[in-house]
Amino acid sequence: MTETAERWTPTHGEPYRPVPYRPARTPADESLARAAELRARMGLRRTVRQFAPDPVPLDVVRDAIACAATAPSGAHQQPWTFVLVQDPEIRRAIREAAEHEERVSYDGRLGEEWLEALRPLGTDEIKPHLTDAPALIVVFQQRYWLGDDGTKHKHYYVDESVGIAVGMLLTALHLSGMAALVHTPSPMRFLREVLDRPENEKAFAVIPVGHPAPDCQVPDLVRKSLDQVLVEI
Ligand code: IYR
Repeated sequence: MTETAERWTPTHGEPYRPVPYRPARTPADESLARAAELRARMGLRRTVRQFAPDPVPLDVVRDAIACAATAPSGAHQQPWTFVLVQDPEIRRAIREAAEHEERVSYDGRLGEEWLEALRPLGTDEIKPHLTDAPALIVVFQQRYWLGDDGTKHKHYYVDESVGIAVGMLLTALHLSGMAALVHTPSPMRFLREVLDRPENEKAFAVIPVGHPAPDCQVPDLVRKSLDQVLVEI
């Protein structure tokens, strides 16, 4: 399947109609070179919490969302909606509601164990990135879809599908030279209201996108080494 001008509509109940797939084989030396380069470039990705106010080319963000939307999904139901928010009023409303929830969380809802886990990251309830970053991508999961007659149809593996899509979004943004942050205010119900999304959609994450502020700082993190995460049998 390639991207076409044809619009997708639910394929529920349709028969299996396979088409040939014959991508050109990548020679091993070329694969090795690309893999090493990607590994090095992905190693430079950092979660950014202080953004410069400078605009970003919106077509870069749109292309990154289009990349994310190529993710595999349960029953190919593509259960995601990406809302790109630039409107300063709406971002202010999102920040206000998010900081309200975060204040309750950091004031005790998270519990001591969770706060200790977060301490090395330096996070707190103040979320300037929600208004400082030039763009926000709010990702929604579509928990179900509605047939023409209004019947609800379940989507499958929604958490997994949307998680994979967000991983691909972060990869595309980083490789396009953008900085981002996965912010998960909890609870996130307010996002459906603020962004006027339908009832079948549930907010998954808010992703500010932009360039790091000139004085941006990040925690001094160490990633697990390959031998700590890879088991070969
Ligand atoms: N949602 C809160 C708390 C938080 C939780 C985890 I797990 C993090 O990795 C980071 C933050 C916040 O955004 O501050």
